[in-house]
Amino acid sequence: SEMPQPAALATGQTTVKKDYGAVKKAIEDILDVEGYDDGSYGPLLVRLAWHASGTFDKADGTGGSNGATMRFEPECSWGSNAGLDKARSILEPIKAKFPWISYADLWTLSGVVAVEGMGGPTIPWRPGRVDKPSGVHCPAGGRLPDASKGAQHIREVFSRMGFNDQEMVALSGAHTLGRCHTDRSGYVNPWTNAPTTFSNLYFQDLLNKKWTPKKWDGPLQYEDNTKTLMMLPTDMELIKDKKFRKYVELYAKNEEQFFSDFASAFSRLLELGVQFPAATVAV
Ligand code: CCH
Repeated sequence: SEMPQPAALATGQTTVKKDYGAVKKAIEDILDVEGYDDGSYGPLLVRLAWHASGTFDKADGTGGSNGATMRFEPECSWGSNAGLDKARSILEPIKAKFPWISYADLWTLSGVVAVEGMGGPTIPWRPGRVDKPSGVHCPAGGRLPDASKGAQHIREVFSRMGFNDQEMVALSGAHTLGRCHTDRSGYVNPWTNAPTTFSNLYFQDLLNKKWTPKKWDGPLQYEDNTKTLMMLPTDMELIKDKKFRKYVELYAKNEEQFFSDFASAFSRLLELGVQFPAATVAV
């Protein structure tokens, strides 16, 4: 008799081909939406992929994108995940259309498709994440970065995942996308004037604009002289800390290098803690 094919799923009478290209296309189709933020769900989906993955602890292998535990309490209600319920719910129709894909694969693939769809680099991605059944598998809280803190905190959080200084700066370049929302994080405004285009503008703005503390009732954040753009305290650390600043300068000058380093680091972030079956082919 025929051996079961790894890329196929038996469902009663028929065999469904796992067509990840079709899922990618379905994600591309929901990215642009008038009336939501700056006209795209892309930045929100990148944040979903990152927060699903950024809980990883290399010391014990817990956390990470595998399991898609953000569906469950307590992780879905962490303050750091505020707003990501929206990201998860816009993906539900795609999950319904392609029920064979795991949530964990769908969320990470969405981040990849969003970066690519907003003009960013191609991100190597492969399937193989398996959803866990309940919230007992949620990682410990407090693992995602706190925007009010300094360079030491950034290094603690990202080295726990296994990243070095250069990779921390490259990954932070994702803040070229999207914006802060007072009802989610307490912060406000976008980092750049092109928040739905993946580029190295964030690094250029960090270096070339004058950033001063915003005078308001909210948490400490920085604003440019137009008062329309923002930087978080953690963003400012990337130019205050000499070792980080070196890479900000590199990426501000060399967008190609940023794209290539971001693609490698983001791809690795989305795979932390995932055990792929042998010979899984990238799509
Ligand atoms: Fe981030 N991020 N991030 N971030 N982030 C926020 C929004 C986005 C921190 C804090 C915040 C990464 C690293 C960090 C995105 C991608 C990445 C917000 C506003 C805060 C606060 C949330 C809101 O109010 O909606 C901190 C702190 C760090 C590290 O120290 C990394 C790494 C990535 C991806 C690789 C994206 C994209 C957004 C925009 C989301 C949106 O809805 O527009």
